[in-house]
Amino acid sequence: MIPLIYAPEVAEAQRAGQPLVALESTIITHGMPYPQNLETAQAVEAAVRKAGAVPATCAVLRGFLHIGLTEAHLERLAKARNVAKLSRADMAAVIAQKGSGSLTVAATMIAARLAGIEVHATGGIGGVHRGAETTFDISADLRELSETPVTVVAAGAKAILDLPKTLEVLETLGVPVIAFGQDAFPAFWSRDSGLKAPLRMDSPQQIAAAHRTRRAMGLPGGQLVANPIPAAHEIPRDEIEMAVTSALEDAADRGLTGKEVTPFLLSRVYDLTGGRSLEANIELVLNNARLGAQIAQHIGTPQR
Ligand code: PSU
Ligand code: MN
Repeated sequence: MIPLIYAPEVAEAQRAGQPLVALESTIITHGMPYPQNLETAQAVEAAVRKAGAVPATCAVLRGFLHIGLTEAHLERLAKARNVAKLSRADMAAVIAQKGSGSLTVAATMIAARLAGIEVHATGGIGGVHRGAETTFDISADLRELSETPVTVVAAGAKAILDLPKTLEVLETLGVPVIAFGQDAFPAFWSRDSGLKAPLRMDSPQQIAAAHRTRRAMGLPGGQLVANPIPAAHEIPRDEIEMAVTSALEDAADRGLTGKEVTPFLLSRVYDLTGGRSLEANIELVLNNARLGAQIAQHIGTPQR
């Protein structure tokens, strides 16, 4: 038995056949500083509700896999220090040991599948890191997208990653990468990475139809929807690049490896750009939450 706990709002939505959107919790514990992490988590849940779906923020707490968190849970996670960041490799072990941890995109996809939720909205996914040809640092998020049938809405991938290699790996793994409303693959803080996305769709209906078609064909794996940050909040690529370069040098100086790399780079980039990159990050997550809610409505009642 998997020890799942549904938040009351999520259980009610499942009984009523309402659309659900899974939300990750690593963005809360490792992706943003307090109190912006808590405010953002609450605002993202509110955005999902306002757009007509029910949010389910997922985390492992004392051996239970929570599908949806209460206000008190969210607050505790946002304030906690040294929370474990769980992905596919360690999620089951920590549940078995009655431990706690926040969930990455990969782990949230696994949680969503267990709960019959087919859409996950987040900020940015993990990907192939720059220098991966020597470090082999490739996020487990990519392989999860090829195995677990959840449509993930993100603002592309961050410039801390190697975007061309990330797209190559996604293609190798057979993951559809769909730019929303434009041809270019977005680069998180900026709308255009300079790379063309393999697929383009202009409505949540089309994305939902593609999701249902994959399901009908029995194809494992999900879809990556790359939703560009709203123009009013974007930060030009050159501005971000300077901070990214410096953050990467700092990470190399410290000899960081494994799961420490992404959180360290994120927090360095925030420090180096001041509040601006954080504000952009918050806006793009909200934007993804709204699109995720629309896609979930068009996918229809979860099939369990
Ligand atoms: N990218 C972001 N913000 C984040 C993350 C990635 O812009 O918060 C988090 C997500 O939870 C993602 C995880 O799933 O980092 C990827 O970590 P890794 O590269 O160690 O797989
Ligand atoms: Mn990694």
